[in-house]
Amino acid sequence: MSEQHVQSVLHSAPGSGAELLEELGMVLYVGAALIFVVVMGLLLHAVFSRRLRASARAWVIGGGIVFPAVTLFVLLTYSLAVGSAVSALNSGTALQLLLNCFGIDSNARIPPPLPGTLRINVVGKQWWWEVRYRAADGELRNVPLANELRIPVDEPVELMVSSGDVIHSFWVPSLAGKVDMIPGRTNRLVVRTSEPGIYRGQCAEYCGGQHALMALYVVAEPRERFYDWLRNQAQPARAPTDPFLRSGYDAFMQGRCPECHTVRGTPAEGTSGPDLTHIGGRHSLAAGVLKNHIGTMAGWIAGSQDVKPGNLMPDSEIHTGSQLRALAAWLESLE
Ligand code: HEC
Ligand SMILES: [Cu+2]
Repeated sequence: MSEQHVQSVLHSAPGSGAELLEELGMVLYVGAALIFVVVMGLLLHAVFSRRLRASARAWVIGGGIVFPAVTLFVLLTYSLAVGSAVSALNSGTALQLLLNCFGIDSNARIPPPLPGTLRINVVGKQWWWEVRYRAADGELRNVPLANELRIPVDEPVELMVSSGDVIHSFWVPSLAGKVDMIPGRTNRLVVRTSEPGIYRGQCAEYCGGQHALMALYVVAEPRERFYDWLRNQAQPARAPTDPFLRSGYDAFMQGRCPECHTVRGTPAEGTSGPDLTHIGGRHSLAAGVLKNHIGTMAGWIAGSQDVKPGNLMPDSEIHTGSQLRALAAWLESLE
């Protein structure tokens, strides 16, 4: 498995928007430090030196009006340019961006995807992420997934983010800035990186009791591997062949699980919980909370309310160990 990166605003992925944001931060910190030093120097000069070289008027106009106006104008232009480069494929003009800041016509401004751009819809829910791939390629249209994103490296990928309940915020600090997920509105974010690996993200807007346990992983991999993966994700689940997995499948279908979960290719078509068609292939369970393996799977099913109190999945009504083992094994076999 490729390298897992720490979640950090100080470690931006090469070729990502986060790299530009880090640069912007550097310019602001260093610039502010320089200005601070100069101002303190002038202060000391004023206190200890008797002689005034320039007139008071020149100081007020030069240092109090012209200098801040010029500096702020340059910084505003620079940060707008960075913002537009980070958020858009084809950056808008500064004026469009300003209008957008004031919420003017921002929905109408989301341009159609460039030909060939991969588009992923991500919907924040309490407390997990619904993910839907929409590839230009006809047969891969509309692949519903959850709690994990995969992207090809060296390619811009367009994320359309929104919310199914309260306000959330999509934030993978090594890849891009934060984007709010707002009910009834779709925001757009473009991510890219040239370094394969696993990047951790986190909901960045308080969204209720388990907000802190709403994370996700973004897996960046080479184009070929990515499309193999996507083609596999588009497939329905394979029917269980051996009797043990079959009994796990039966436990799932007889319990309440299908009310809330979809496993494509089976009668389970619930939509209030994450799609489980390929749950076995994900890195984590319950939105980045548990590492995904058969032990954590059984633990989650038996006691999801202990792991993530108040989450919208009830503890299961499955009481025998053998049923639970079979159920966890069947779910883990769905890769
Ligand atoms: C009332 C609806 C509901 C029922 C019934 C339900 N779940 Fe869930 N399930 C959810 C929700 C909502 C989540 C997301 C919880 C979270 O992370 O906050 C979830 C999460 C999961 C996950 C983790 C998915 C992921 O992407 O990490 C698994 C696995 C799972 N459920 C299995 C089951 C099984 C097995 C059953 C039956 C024993 C079941 N669920 C019953 C709603 C339900
Ligand atoms: Cu959230």
